[in-house]
Amino acid sequence: MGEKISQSFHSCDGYNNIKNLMKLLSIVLLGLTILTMSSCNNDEVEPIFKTDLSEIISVTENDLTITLYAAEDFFVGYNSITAKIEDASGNLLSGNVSVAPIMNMEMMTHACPLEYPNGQNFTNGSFEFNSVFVMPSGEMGSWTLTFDVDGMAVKMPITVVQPEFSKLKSFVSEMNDASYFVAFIEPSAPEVGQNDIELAIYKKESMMSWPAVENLSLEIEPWMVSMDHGSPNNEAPVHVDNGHYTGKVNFTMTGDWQIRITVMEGRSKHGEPYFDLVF
Ligand SMILES: [Cu+2]
Repeated sequence: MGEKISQSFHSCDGYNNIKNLMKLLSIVLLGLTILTMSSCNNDEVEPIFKTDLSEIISVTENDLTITLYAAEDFFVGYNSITAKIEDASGNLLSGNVSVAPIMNMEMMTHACPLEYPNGQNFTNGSFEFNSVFVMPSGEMGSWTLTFDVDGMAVKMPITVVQPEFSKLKSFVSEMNDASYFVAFIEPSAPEVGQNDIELAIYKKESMMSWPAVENLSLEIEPWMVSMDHGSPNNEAPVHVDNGHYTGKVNFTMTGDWQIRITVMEGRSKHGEPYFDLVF
């Protein structure tokens, strides 16, 4: 290997020189890594937490440290959250966990929809959950996430903000007077052309019960408000799993779009929420 490098350093080709410099650098780095690894006898391997996520909050209680990571600050809508769960010495734990998101308001407390995409058992300190916060923090009330890790509780005060363009719409059903909540998950980065659309729909059965609704049929119509036209080649979202509906939405140009949704059950209409987006 060393021979090859010294050989090719004689090359006059700039591109090759850069390539070889990179090669040399990576060998030096590899050497350093091996040195570091052998110089400490930590046999635990840190799990690779998704690097595109930011740390949102970390709380230590009952000898447990829980750190939450997400793509952005918690917002009203569908939040994908990764938790790192450690003991007081920083050892990554395995076990069973439950999460209770609760909003304390002056006259009442309420929960919100919650998903455990990989179940409630976790290993190597890594645990994922999705929480659909239904209101922003503020004068109306405050949110707490309470974790129960194998009988040990960690209570975490969190802040939930209202995004500029709403990613959660609620409506009262014309069919049964119940409140339904529609979370806008995709497209998170809309582009001209056909985009995947993903919505998740929940019913507020009580302050504490927010089940996913799986038996709906949806129609969508993207509408460009300023120019008063729609678009062809959309595909109505259909139920996939756990209250999630996926389809296709087609934008023929950039600008201000409204995604108008008709939520049906059989032949009856529940409601017509819509989402605004500008790109
Ligand atoms: Cu509230």
